[in-house]
Amino acid sequence: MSEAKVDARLCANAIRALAMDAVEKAKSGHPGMPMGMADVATVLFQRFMKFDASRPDWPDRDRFVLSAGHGSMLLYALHYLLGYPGMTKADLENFRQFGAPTAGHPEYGHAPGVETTTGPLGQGLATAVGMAIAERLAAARFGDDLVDHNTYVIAGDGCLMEGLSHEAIDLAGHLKLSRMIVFWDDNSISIDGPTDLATSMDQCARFAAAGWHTQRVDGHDMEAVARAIEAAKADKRPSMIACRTVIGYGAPGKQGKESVHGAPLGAAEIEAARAALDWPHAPFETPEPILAAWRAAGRRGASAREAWEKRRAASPKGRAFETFLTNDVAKEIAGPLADFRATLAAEKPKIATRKSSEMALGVINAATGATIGGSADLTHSNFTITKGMGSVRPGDFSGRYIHYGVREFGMAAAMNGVALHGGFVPYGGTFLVFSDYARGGVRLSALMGLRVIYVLTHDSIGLGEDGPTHQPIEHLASLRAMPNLLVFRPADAIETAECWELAIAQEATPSVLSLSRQNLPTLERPVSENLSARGAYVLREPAGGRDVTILATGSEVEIALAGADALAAKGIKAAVVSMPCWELFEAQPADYRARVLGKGPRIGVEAAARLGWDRWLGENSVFIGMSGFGASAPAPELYKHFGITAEAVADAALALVRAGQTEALQ
Ligand SMILES: Cc1ncc(C[n+]2csc(CCOP(=O)(O)OP(=O)(O)O)c2C)c(N)n1
Ligand SMILES: [Mg+2]
Repeated sequence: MSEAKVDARLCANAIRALAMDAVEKAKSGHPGMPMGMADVATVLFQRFMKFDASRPDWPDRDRFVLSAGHGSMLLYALHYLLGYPGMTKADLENFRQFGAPTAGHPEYGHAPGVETTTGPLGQGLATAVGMAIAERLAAARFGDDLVDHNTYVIAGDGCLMEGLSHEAIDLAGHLKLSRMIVFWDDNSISIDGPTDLATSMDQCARFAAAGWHTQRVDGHDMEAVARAIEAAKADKRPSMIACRTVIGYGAPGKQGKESVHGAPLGAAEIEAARAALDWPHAPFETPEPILAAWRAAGRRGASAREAWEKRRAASPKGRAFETFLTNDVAKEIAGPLADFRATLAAEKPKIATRKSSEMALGVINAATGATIGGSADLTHSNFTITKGMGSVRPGDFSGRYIHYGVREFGMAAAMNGVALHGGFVPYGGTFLVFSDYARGGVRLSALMGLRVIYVLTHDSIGLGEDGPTHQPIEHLASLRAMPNLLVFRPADAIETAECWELAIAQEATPSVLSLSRQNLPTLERPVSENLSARGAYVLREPAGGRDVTILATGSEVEIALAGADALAAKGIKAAVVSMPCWELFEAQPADYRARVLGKGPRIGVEAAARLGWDRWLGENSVFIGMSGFGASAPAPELYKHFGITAEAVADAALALVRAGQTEALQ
């Protein structure tokens, strides 16, 4: 039987059967969405997607993002049927089991072809916007003959109810990301029941208002879906295709109901579905002609891929494109940054670390083309743009600076998409306090292990007059609580340059740079090595042993040093430790940590919440920081009011040392 003759409906039913069988075997999962969207996915993958299943890393492949990540079996079934490496029938049988690539929700890095982790609704859509931006940025540099692909997304009602979707579609519409095509699984069902319990949004009108091309189709009419994709590709705007579907299509007793969203169908319903779909085959069995048709679809793009390889080999930009994808960015910037640190040590500027960051970025952005900057409408507060970057504009992607608009979460998710797309190192700014808005995206940067750099300025009450709404308190603690995230809080211009160097060197870890609004002096210290690399280091060691150790980060290192001066005047020997990155310090050998922390009593100084500090302070200690919200006033007054001063440090140290002496006498 020739492959072409297999009815596409049978191919779609193969997805439905695998989805219901895998969920049934795992005793958990979401059969409804894959069964409902099987027809759309079949049309997309068999007739439109540009890909070669044997080469999931082909740089010019179309990207596919399953934003409705709970429908993971749709993706896994597709990958198995299409013949992607690393997705076997046994993997489907092991759906949701420990160590299997078929995790509950699609996890980036677990199986080839999973373009991004999805599951937190709305983020796939917003991440895809970043991928579509990266596609245009790369095309602007290397030409459409090397970079010219589409970004397809399946989003559910949930994705579109999330506020993040607004940020994403607004940005995509504005930038005219015409190669982005979103299928909305318009099934009118989410977990609680019919979507009219919670929304009456006219989604097509909403997308249209954001500058999108929109269409409505019956998502089970394959020819209508195909025509819609053709029209979407032809249009110059990003496209949304509202696909009217029946959730759980094919399960006669449950389709169209919320009960099919996220639970196994059960043996009786599966039997009924097999009968209704005329699918008499055993669980996980796909009849040979149908599997062959799918495998042929998996190879359909091989010739396009080979033609692309030839184009790259012949292109004058081919080699540059290769280098772009595999570049060692850390190496590119290391030399210029070392020179820059030496200059700083000589000039000793007294500037805010946000300003130091801008200066470091000036060096970095001149040394590498990989960095893509941006800010959520705080460019001139975050100091994230440097000379000659050029703004990304609708239809013009020759620049490398993105005005993300007032969309912190959208920015974070888009940066993930830019990083996932390959080659680029995205960084983006906002105020530290608004990291809360971006947090869901930061979490996926960390979970996926992406080199994304968050430039978070105005990092304490030191921002002053804007007051408590803008003054971060618990944010450092909450960011430090996140696995696989480096939180840098540099104390001066030199540390800021060091922290930038370290952040860029992390290929599988995102970073936060917590930066001051207020000016800070340059510390006296050697610059021959990157001292921040150990996370914490002794900035001042008193002669003749320590009575007390003062630990501080960022803007409070200056206060710690002044406290130590005051103590010296009283004959107390205080060491000062700068701790620009707790996570890197935690990773040091125990003896180094012990040496830095010292044996005596300790004081911790940070204009933020105490949570986490006890890890470094131990019992015999005092923490000087914030225990409530800040206030609106000039910064020096606030530091005084909240008792974060050199005198407070000296008094606390004195009390600790005296208590120790008294104890020793008893
Ligand atoms: C941010 C976020 N909130 C909540 C959930 C839990 N959740 C998973 S699926 C879902 C409902 C999604 O509805 P819809 O997109 O219509 O999917 P369908 O039921 O049609 O498959 C919810 C609330 C989630 N995954 N992410
Ligand atoms: Mg739904």
